[in-house]
Amino acid sequence: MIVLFTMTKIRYIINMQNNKFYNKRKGKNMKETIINVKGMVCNGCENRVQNALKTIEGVENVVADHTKGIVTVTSKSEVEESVLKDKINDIGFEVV
Ligand SMILES: [Cu+2]
Repeated sequence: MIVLFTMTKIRYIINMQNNKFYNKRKGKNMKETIINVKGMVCNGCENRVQNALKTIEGVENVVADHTKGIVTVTSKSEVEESVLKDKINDIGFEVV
């Protein structure tokens, strides 16, 4: 249990570090989108959301946090928010 929690924490930190990296690179052609998502209850859910969004062209990094119900997407600015939201809904989670 503690091991699992520690691994979750470490993975979260790595993901956020990645985000900082992408944010640093973020010029006028990059943006960050924060989406509220209902239905994520574990790491598996986070991974499903992250992996699905990363298949979208122009998405550079995704951090999903099931405890907060938040998904943070770093992408090229031309990526439509509706495309991200549709993808999340498509795999069975609810954008709120
Ligand atoms: Cu889950």
